[in-house]
Amino acid sequence: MPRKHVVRTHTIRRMNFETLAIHAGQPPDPAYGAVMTPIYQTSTYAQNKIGEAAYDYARTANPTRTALQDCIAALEGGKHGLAFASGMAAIDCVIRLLRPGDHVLASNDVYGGTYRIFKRVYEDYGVQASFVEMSDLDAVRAAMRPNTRMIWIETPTNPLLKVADIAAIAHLRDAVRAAPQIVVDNTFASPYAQQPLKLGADIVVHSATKYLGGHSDVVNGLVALNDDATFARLKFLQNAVGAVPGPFDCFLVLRGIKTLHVRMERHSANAMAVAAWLESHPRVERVIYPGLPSHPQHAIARRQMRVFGGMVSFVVKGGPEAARRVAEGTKLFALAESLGGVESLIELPAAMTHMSVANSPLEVSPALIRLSVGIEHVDDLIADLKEALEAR
Ligand code: P1T
Repeated sequence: MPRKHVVRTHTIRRMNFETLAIHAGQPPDPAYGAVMTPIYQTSTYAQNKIGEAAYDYARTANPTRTALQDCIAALEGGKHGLAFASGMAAIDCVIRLLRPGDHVLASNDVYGGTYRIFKRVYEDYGVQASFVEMSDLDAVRAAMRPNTRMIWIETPTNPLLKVADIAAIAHLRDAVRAAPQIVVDNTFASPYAQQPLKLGADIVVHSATKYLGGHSDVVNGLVALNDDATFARLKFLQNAVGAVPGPFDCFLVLRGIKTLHVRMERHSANAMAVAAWLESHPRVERVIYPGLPSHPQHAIARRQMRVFGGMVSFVVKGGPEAARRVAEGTKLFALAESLGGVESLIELPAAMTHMSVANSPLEVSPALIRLSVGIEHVDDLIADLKEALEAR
């Protein structure tokens, strides 16, 4: 590799987020100087001598994946990164740090798939999960058990956008003898809005399918952390279990990340305007957005987040039927699961993304609508919502 590029790789970690988003883990390629990280579409690598190759098999490692892993580590302010085939594969790998008899204390509002993997997969392997209001520190303290080995925080949560004080929970954890690891699912905020490792969390997970990818064209999961021993175990599991992403998917996420900071600013500005408009609409009962002063944890969000993100949830007057009509009535907001892409989406969590929490304590109101506010012109977004809300 030309010397200049070696220097760049080493100095880059001290740079600002915007610079890291574009460059971290991605020096010009050593083979031909390609400025964009090549898609190393190979399953194996020729070795000169046995045991001396930088790469030996692509489940174990791939240079395009290495670039993505180094990039997410830098963006989260961590030492190590790992990439997976999906957000759920990343979550699965982190849960595998637990053993039968261990307990995980999780937020009482999480992505339906996260609830499902705890209750319908890992409980069968002896891992106990319970769910608590993470914004209530007394409740968190009271819900800890002697065998609590992990605290699983989503903030903001999916879909109720509850905000947990990561630093306060880390402080509380420090007083517990078992010292459970704190995991933060940072999907909704993205590392541009908040960096949990700097607030005392141990592990960050992402569905990179969302804001990191940013264009609704890839499914991917990422993990970032500092601790060397935990990283060694997760890296072992990544290879042993094998839920790794292909190189093209890694390339797409790297490309998405280059504009993360610009997109998050616009997502957040648009979401704030949409939330404020909805709050003043007579057919809307309640709006949930961490950037609104009416949000119960607005003060924590202001302290913890650089921007408030692009997700807005709201309840319309008229119950589930009215909610369904609005969700099916928009033209620009596509009725679809997922979030975090440049285009705006609308959905009913109870009937779509969160069906797996039906009839559980985490059940979501069937009247709740969730928006993923995109980066289109905000006037067009509001006009679309107005038409759907006011249709008879
Ligand atoms: O879909 P996947 O990349 O496997 O990520 C799962 C996941 C993990 N964590 C959070 C907070 C998520 O929101 C998700 C996926 N969520 C949706 C598909 C959704 O529409 O809410």
